Amino acid sequence: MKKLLCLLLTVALLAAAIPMFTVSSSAAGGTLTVTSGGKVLGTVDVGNEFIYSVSLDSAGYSPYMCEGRVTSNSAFAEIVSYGTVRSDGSVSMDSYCFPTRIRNASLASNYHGPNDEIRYNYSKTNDGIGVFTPSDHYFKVRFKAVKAGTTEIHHVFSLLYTVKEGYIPFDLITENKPNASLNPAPGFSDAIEPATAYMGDANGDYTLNVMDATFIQRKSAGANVTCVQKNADINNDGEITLKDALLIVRYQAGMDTGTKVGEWIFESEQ
Ligand SMILES: [Ca+2]
Ligand SMILES: [Ca+2]
Repeated sequence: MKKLLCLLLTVALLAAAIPMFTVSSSAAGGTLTVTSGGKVLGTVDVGNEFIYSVSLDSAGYSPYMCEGRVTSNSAFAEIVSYGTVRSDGSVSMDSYCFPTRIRNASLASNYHGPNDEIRYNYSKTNDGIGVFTPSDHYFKVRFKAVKAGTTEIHHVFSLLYTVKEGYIPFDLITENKPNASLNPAPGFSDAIEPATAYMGDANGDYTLNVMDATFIQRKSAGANVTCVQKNADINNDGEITLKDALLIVRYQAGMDTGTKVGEWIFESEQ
């Protein structure tokens, strides 16, 4: 409670000390254009997070073991997450890939290196040996746009073993393009989805800190500031009030708020 009071006092002092300021919706400056296989998937404000998703339909092949890797230029788009990293360091891809057939997935050793890379692999066993369907290979990676410019996402997806033929490695996808030499050719599609909100980021600069609580406090006191409504109305009561500012303070103090403050919101996951 003492910590909370200190934070509240900090908010009050900041409110008194900070002059009027204005913040655009992309305060970090500029946009990042994301491309794949030479085609533009879309643009994202610098600072915003986005999901890159892939679906593959390689009907005609009988997979037993597969592997893939996704890379991008980390100077422009940093990998935030994929799946769920458990406390023991292992990775569950349940929420980011088809759930029942994943056998294991691992982060490559250069995950944080200059060539940010995710490696993943899985096998199908007695719960679903057969040909691929679109839902069999559906993969998502969350990125954050960190610099204005253009970045290309690279995705290679290989079949290592098939049920019938054994070890016959070949790429179903290379550089985000289906392998045209295969018959039937695999179907492939990919897309990006920028986050539509970052709960608590009242001033819309894609960071969440005490400034946002101050911003809401100033707004609720009648100051002429423009809050990002979808970010600032944390308790979802239709108004931007001190209750919302307090939720940011509680969140920053590590307290449970029972809200989505601090979370990035993607429409497809609501
Ligand atoms: Ca902010
Ligand atoms: Ca509210």
